[in-house]
Amino acid sequence: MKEKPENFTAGIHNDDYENEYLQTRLDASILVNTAGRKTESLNGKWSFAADLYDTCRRQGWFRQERLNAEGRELPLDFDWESHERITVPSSWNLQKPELYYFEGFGVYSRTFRYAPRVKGERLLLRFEGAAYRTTVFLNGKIIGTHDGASTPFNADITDIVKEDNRITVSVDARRSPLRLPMENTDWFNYGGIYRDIYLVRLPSAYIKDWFVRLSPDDASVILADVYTLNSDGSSSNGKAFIEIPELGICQEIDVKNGKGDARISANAQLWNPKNPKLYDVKLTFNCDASGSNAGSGDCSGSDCRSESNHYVDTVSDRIGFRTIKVKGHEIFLNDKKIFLKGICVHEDHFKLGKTTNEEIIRRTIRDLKEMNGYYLRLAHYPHDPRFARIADEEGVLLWEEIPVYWAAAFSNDGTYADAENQLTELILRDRNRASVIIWSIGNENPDTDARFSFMSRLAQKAKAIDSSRLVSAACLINHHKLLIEDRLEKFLDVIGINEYFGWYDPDFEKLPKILENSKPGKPVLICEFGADARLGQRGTEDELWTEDKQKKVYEQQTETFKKCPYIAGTTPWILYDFRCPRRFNSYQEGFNRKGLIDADRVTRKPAFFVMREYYGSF
Ligand code: GCB
Repeated sequence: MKEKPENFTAGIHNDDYENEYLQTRLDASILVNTAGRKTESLNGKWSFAADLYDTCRRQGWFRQERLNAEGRELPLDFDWESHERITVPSSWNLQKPELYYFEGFGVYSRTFRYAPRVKGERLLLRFEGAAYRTTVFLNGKIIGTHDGASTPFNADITDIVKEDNRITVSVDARRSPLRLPMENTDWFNYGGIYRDIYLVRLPSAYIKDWFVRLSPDDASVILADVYTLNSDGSSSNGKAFIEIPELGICQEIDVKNGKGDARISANAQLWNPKNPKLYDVKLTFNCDASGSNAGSGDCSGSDCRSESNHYVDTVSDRIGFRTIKVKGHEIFLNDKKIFLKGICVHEDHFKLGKTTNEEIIRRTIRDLKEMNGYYLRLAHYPHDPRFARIADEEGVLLWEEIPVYWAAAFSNDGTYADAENQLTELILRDRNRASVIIWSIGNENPDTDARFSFMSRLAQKAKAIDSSRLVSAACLINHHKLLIEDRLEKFLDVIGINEYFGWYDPDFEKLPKILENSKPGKPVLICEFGADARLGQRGTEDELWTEDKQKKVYEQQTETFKKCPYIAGTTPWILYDFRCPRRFNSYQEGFNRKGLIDADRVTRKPAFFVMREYYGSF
């Protein structure tokens, strides 16, 4: 048998074409922290085609020329100029009625011009989120592929970029049992490049990442880690300087083999919901040890860095300092006991899908505060990076989560690698945010051996990257033994549980029994409880889908929580109704109606006020 028949045409007779695109992974190992850097946006109108058969990648559209070597025109199956235009960023499903349910491949393309400003400058291409598998091409070359719908990724395109450039992006939004999010979710997975995309210029030796926080053991010490890189990918040596002018800090950090760290004595005002104090922090790296100030430790000038060559890199951020700890079954923020008064929220928006903006985020926080809350569970995937930044400013505490949800493929090595990569990308993106206090490694996964191994490895990974925060997961209750019981507890700082007594299980009396039977040695967060109510649907408090039934469930739940000593916080499911393609009855009509506010994000249901009263009462 011939390996390859003589009349083989790679573009249409080869189904193994994808491997070529998976050789270069745009993953967490190459992620650069872009906070505080000047960016050049590639948002705006792009040409777009719904590419049902993945023809862009099968036929290699990105490398095809209109004319052959003899200058004769070829019959190409695509034409960037006449493709329709689409807004980037956007969830493509809400851009056109015919794309409302579309979950296939989409091909985007646009041109951009580039001229280097400084000798030796590097150019980084950055995506904040594209769902799900994204393959990037520039000027006829494959840049690489990223997996994961809600975490950032970047690529250094310096060696390929020219004066006039064409960037093409193929986004595969298909659900699959092996992916995360997986095939079956209780929300709609919007597709496309739905978060910002931009360019960043870097000097030839630069700060790849930095992590600044209060020492978990000593609130008078700030810890700073710096990671640097040379343009050829080798690690660099030199001096970094961290400055926090308001605290009178300007400290030199030795960087060897691309890494430096410092313990800095400081008397910072501690960040908390009532006083979300942020400090301007500046970090400079000078890889040339002979530079004018480098190595001298002299920080007395207004700017302790060398201007003498292009190897100087400076980044900045606004950072809050606080500690978060657990003792027994209590949570302590800055050594003060705190009850986490919160609610869950999806990104889903009736006009924009998973695309968001500052106004929407600030309004969400206003709604939370109106409910007397200061804590949000950002379910079930990493939300837009602006969320944690605004939460820092607004004094809101956050639980951030990766989409290891329900029946993830726990026995599959590729799925684990994907989960670990998404977790790493999320933590690297947000670990300088004071608002984020909990990394959640998943939601409602039955306690099997495969899941135990998968999730315990993830919990350890989260701790290894960031030991200054709590690790949790939303676990299931043992419904047979009526007990909070999950082997994963051993690896969690805080046990999250989802329970729907009064709704999926109408026997509400089981909840007090479970809480009484259980003796968790750790704080328990009720990560979810709730009931569906169609806005305006009234009836008796025993009638499903009514506002009255929802209100009753909330009254029963909150009364029960008051009596339980180890509950350290609650996040009912959920702030707003959201689109959900599994929900078809006449009250749902494609939406999950457990919101305390309608999908219009304005109209409150009576249960909203039950939560407001509960949170206002202590
Ligand atoms: C859950 C899930 C959440 C669902 C919710 C529901 O336990 O974690 O994603 O949307 O229940 O409404 O059933």
